[in-house]
This record gives sequence, structure tokens and C-alpha cells, in this order.
Amino acid sequence: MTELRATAAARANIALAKYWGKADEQRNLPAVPSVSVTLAPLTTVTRVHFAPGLIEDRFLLGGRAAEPGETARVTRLLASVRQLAGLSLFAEVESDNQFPTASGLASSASGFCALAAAARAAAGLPFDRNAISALARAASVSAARSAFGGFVELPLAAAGEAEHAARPIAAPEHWPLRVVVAVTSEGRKEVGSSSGMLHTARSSPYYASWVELGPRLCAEVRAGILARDLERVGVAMEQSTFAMHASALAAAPAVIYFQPATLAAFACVRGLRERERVPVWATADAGPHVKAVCHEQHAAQVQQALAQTPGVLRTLLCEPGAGVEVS
Ligand code: 2P0
Repeated sequence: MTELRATAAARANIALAKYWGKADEQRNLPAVPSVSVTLAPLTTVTRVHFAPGLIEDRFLLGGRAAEPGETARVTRLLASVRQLAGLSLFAEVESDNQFPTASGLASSASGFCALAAAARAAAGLPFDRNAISALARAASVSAARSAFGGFVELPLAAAGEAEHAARPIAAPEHWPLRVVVAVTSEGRKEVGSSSGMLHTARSSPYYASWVELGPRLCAEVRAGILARDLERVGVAMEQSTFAMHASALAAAPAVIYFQPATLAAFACVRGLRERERVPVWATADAGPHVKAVCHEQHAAQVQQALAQTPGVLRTLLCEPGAGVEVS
């Protein structure tokens, strides 16, 4: 019997138009469409080995046994691969982020996408980005987008659609933008994305407005990408960011991801734009870090300004990267 093992590498992504909220909790379908850019070099490498003799799935994250909650999510994904491939073996999974895990940047996106690709390959299933994306999406919605490189969208699911997946908008070479990540905290975030968005949906009076606004901003970002119009993308991205956070802030009790340094970094970016005429716009996800999007020729200036902002611990320079790869 051939060795049932495989390795996959997937990159993180940041949403330029945000996903926040679920249309179907059971099937993990998003309530709003989203658009992202896949980021080099923020890569997770995951190895999966379906092996005889195991009595349960084992999951090592950064060389250490993962928490039970994390292992349960991994096991759910592996269970659907086992069912698809007609396998009954448990698996050993090792996942390593090739970027600082403690920074809070270790989004589930690159991790679940790499896991989906490695698990399918280890089980002998063919390399199929749509299938990987749908499998990853069922575990973590944003992970669906990391299956593809460059600029990617995750539309709303059609009624009754079984395998809902992301799809590419444009390759990384289409637009060599830069994303400067301003790291503002080394700790883990207080409220996870899933619980934050479910709590927002249940208790925020602004959630319905957010869900109504999402598709329009998504269409705007998509059109801006195709036209390589940074201002169009930036303006819609900032509105998407602040509308998402506003819905969370209005939850009872409030879900607050911003730290003082988050606001200082947003002010820095706004200052660069208004005082220095640098075309740069910023976003933040379910955490305190700020990501600034600009042209290549302004990246050094943006990086330097953010690095000097009070509370910013360090910066990372990213660019559009490739989709998931299996080796
Ligand atoms: C996004 N985020 O579009 C948005 C913006 C955070 C803010 O997708 O519940 O880890 O696992 O499906 O994908 C983070 O949420 O959520 C996220 P689940 P996920 O990138």
C-alpha cells in the first residue's frame, strides 16, 4: 500500500471586502460575500499522514499538541476527507506557520487551507482547488480564499449549493500591490472570530445594516481590482472594515478588537494620505493589527511611518502570493 502522506503550503489572506456573519451556521456559509488578496510570504506548511495504529487524530501546531478545540476542528475536516476517500485510518497532522504565531497573524485561513489540501492529497484524492476551497471553507470561511493566489472572491452560496468555494478574480501578477502589516500585540486575541461574529449577529442592532451593505462594497472592491484603481479599492475597503467593526462594537456587550495602537496606526495611514498625498488605505480584522495597502513605490515610506507609530511593535511587508501548493 502506498504511503498515505502529503505536505501542503498555503498563504494567509486579508479581506479587502470583509466576511463577518454566517448565513448557515451548520454548513458554515457566509452571510456576506468577501474579496481578498492572498499574501506572500505568510505561509503555513501542513503535513498529513493517515497511519495505521493510531487510535485518534493527532494534531501538532508549531511542534506542540494543539488545544482540544483546535484538534476537534481538524478532526471534523479529516472526517469528511475519510468519508470521501473511503478511508478509516486516523491521521497525524503537523502544522507550522512560517511567520510569528504569537503575533495573532496566524489566521485560521492559511492553516485550514493547507490542511484541506494536504489531507485530500494524503488520502489519494486529486488536486482540485475548488474542492480544497470548499473543504477549507466548511472549517473556516476565510480559508476558502487561500486556495487561490492573487485576488480572490467568495460569493454568497446559491440555495442548496453543496460545495461552496471561492474563485479567483486575478492572478498575483495582475497588480503588484504591497500590504504592510503593523503588528500591535504579541498576545492572542480575546474574542475569536466565530464567537465574535455570532455574538454580533445575535445582539447588534447594526448587524442587519452590515449584511445589507456587504454585497455593494464587495462589488466595488472587485471592480477596483479589475481596473487596478487603488483609491476605489481603498475607499471601499475602509468602509467595509469600519462597518464590520461598527456592527461588532454595537453588540451587547461590545466586541472590541481595536487597541490604542490600532487607532494610532489608522491615524498614521490617514495622515500619510491627507498630508503627504500617499495613496494608502488601511484595514483591520478580528484583532488589533493594521494592514495598509499601497503601491510598491510607497511601501518603504508606509512601512517606516507605521514602524514609528506608538504601540506598533514591528511591521511585515507582504505582496500578492500564490494559491495553495501540494508537494
Ligand atoms: C475576513 N475575518 O473576511 C474576516 C474579516 C475576520 C474579519 O474571516 O468562523 O476564521 O472560522 O468561519 O474565517 C475570520 O473568520 O471564521 C474572518 P470562521 P474565520 O477575513
